Amino acid sequence: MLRQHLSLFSFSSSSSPIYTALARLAKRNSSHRVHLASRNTSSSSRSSANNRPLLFLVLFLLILAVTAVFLFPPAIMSSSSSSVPFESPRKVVKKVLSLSQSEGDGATVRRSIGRHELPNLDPFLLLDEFSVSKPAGFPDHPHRGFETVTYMLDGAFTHQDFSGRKGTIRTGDVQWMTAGRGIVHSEMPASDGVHKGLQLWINLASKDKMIKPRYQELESKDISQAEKDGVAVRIIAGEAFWVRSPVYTRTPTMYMDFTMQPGSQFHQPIPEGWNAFVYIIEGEGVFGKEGAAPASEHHCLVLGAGDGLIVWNRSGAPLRFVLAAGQPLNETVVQQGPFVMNSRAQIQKAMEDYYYGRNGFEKASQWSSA
Ligand code: FJE
Ligand code: FE
Repeated sequence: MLRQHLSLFSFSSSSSPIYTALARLAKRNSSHRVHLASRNTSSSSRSSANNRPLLFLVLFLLILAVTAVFLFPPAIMSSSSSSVPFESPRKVVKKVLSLSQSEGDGATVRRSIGRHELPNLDPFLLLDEFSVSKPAGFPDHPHRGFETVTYMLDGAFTHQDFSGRKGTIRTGDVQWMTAGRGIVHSEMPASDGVHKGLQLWINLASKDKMIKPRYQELESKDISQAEKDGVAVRIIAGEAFWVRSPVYTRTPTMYMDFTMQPGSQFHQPIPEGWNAFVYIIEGEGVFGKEGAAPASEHHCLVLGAGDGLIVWNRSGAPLRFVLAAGQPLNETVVQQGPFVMNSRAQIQKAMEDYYYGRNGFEKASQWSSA
């Protein structure tokens, strides 16, 4: 199921006119074949020689068609579709500026998803762009019912949790933490200086909320990358350009970091029915449709329905943004700070479990990161 969804992602080349035409042709071929086969079986009592000239004619036409596609791709393209690579490109339906606010202990975050104008975007609960220097940080706090994905843009953060786990993620690294039934941890700058990154919270389906906690850590060097025509992508989750991230997404999710050079353009398929957004880290770009006003850094763009996104960088500087999309859970979300459940009663239970050290929070009472 997951694989099926994620294999839909691919880099721009797979949706180029020639691929589209070939795919259509292959589809047509296979339906022809089925048709012929059923004809043959149904008329098997008659002489099959009757069908032979027809078969040769069809084969001849097929070979002609395949040759034509290779020789004149633009002609095929213009006859079958316009220059738009998708049937229904996604447009920006909402644009939210992420203003700075304080969080944790003296830390500053720019919150986009999770703020008043955009309370959540199923399955996404929160997106913070953080910029933190010592002694500020996010000291000991619990989580239950969702996943946190921390992507370092610049600097290093040290995390420590109540089961004795400790580690540091640096520029370009990702920590994909599935809190499940419970994790208590601290997230603090690893050294002096300013440390920047993104933290995305992804909800878990009700059936997964109480699973065993799990970490997936990707070092920068292990993150798959692809580059084409002035567009570079780092694939945090999902698949692009036939390259797939090793991250297992319990809630089906794609998450990619794009850098587009001035003058470049590209298109990325996004599964229909998934909720999707862009968060601009640096520079400015045109998203969704050619005539749209450019959007600049610290803006979150919610994408409407459709099967893919087209982006243009018409500025004189590089454009960097993340694109994330996820299959909506369509379940009731009840959030109380770091606990995200499906009902008030489950939130009450989470707070009691944390307080009394039960159901996943057993190690909470004796632990402190200091
Ligand atoms: C949290 C307050 C918090 N955004 N971005 C309340 F600050 C946090 C929290 C974070 C956080 C951590 C990092 Cl490393 C980056 C963040 C909020 O830890 F979870 C709750 N509930
Ligand atoms: Fe946390």
